[in-house]
Amino acid sequence: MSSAEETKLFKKMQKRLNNLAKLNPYYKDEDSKDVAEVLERSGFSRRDFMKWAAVMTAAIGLPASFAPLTLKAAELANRVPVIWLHMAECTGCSESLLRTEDPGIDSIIFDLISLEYHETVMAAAGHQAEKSLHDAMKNYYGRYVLMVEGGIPKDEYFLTIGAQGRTGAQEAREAAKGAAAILAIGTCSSFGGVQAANPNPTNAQPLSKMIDKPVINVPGCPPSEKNIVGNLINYILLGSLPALDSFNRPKWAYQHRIHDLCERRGHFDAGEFVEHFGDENAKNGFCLYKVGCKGPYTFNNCSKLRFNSHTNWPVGAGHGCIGCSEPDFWDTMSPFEEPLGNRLYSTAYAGFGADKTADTAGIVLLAITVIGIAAHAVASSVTKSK
Ligand code: FSX
Ligand code: SF4
Ligand code: F3S
Repeated sequence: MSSAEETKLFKKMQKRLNNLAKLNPYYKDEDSKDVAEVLERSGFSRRDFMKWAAVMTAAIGLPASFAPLTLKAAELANRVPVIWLHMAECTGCSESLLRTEDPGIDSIIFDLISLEYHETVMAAAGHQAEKSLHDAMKNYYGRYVLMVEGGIPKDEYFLTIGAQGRTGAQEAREAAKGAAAILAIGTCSSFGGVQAANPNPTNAQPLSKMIDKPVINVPGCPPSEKNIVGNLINYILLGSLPALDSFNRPKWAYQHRIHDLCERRGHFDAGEFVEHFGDENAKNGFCLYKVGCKGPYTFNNCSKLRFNSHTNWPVGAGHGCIGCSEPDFWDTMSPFEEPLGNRLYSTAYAGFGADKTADTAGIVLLAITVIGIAAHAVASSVTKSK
C-alpha cells in the first residue's frame, strides 16, 4: 500500500467507526456494557488491550499505525449484531473460540458482542430460542453478521432443527437474506468438511453452494480464535468483503503456506526428519513431513498465530498438519500420518473436481510441489545415510 492509499483507507475506516459509535450498543446486561471495562475486570490492563490491538492489526494485514482503529473496532464490536447458526458439525469451531481454559482477549470480545443467537452459549432453549432467532433476524434485518458453522445436507431431511421440523438449509437461506455479511466458520461450512467426505451420505454442501449471496470462508477444523475474531474486526473496520483467494478465504489469514513459516522448516531444509513418532528425531523437534505433515500443501496462519491465545499449534505439539483448512482434506490429505508424496498425485487430488478450472494452475503447482518435496525428502535421507 502506498502512503496515499494508507491515508485514504485510514480515513475510510475512521469514518465507519464514527458512524458505528453513533448507534446504540447491543449488550446482554449492564455489566457487559463497556468492552474495555469488562476486559479490565477480567484482569487485562489497558496496556494488554493495546498490545492485543497491535497483534491483531498485524494479523489482519494492516500497517502498525492502524492499531488505534483496531482497538476502537473492538470497543464498538457491540454495535454489530451477530447471528451464529449450527448446521452439521462437531461444535469444535465454537469450542475453539469460547472454551479456552484461560479466555484470552479474543474470546472475551466475542462473548461480549451482541451475539443475538448461538445455540451453544445462549441461555434460552426450545420455543424461546427459536423466537430470539426470528426476532433478531427481523429487528436487525440488513445489519447483522451471519456466522454459520457446519456443512448443510442438500438432502435436507438429514438436518432438521427445532419444533417446526424446519431444515438446516431453510434456516440458513432465511438468515442469509437479511445479513450484511456472511461468514462460513470452519471447514465444514466453507467446504463441506467431515460429513461431505466420501461417500458423503447426506450430500452435505458448503454454505456458499446453498445460498445465493457472497460468503467469506474461514476454514480450519477448527479455525483459530484469531481467524474468527480477526474476520469480525476486519468487517467492523471495512464494512465490506476483504481481499479473498480463489477459495474465498481472506488473504490476510490464508495467503501463506503452513510450511513457509513453520518453526521446523530449518530441519526440513537440512533433511532432518522424524522417521517414527517417539523416535530421537521427534525428541529433537525435527520436521514431520515423513510422518504425514501436509504443511507444504496447506494455506493458513497457524504457524504464525497459533491457537489458545498463542499457546501452541498442531506441529508445535508434535503432530503434522493434516491440511484441515483445505477443501476436501478428509479425502485428499489422508492417511494423515503418511506423506502425500508416497501416493500418486492424480489419486490424491481427484477430489478437487473438474469444475474448479480457475484453480487448475494452483493444482498443477501443487503437483509439482508434491513431487519436489517427496524428492527432497528421499534425496536428503540418501545423503544422510551415506
Ligand atoms: Fe467441528 Fe466446526 Fe471441524 Fe467442522 O469446526 S472442528 S467438524 S470444521 O464445523 O465444529
Ligand atoms: Fe513444518 Fe510440516 Fe513443513 Fe516440516 S513439512 S517444515 S513440520 S510444515
Ligand atoms: Fe489445521 Fe494444519 Fe493448522 S491441521 S490447524 S491447518 S496446522
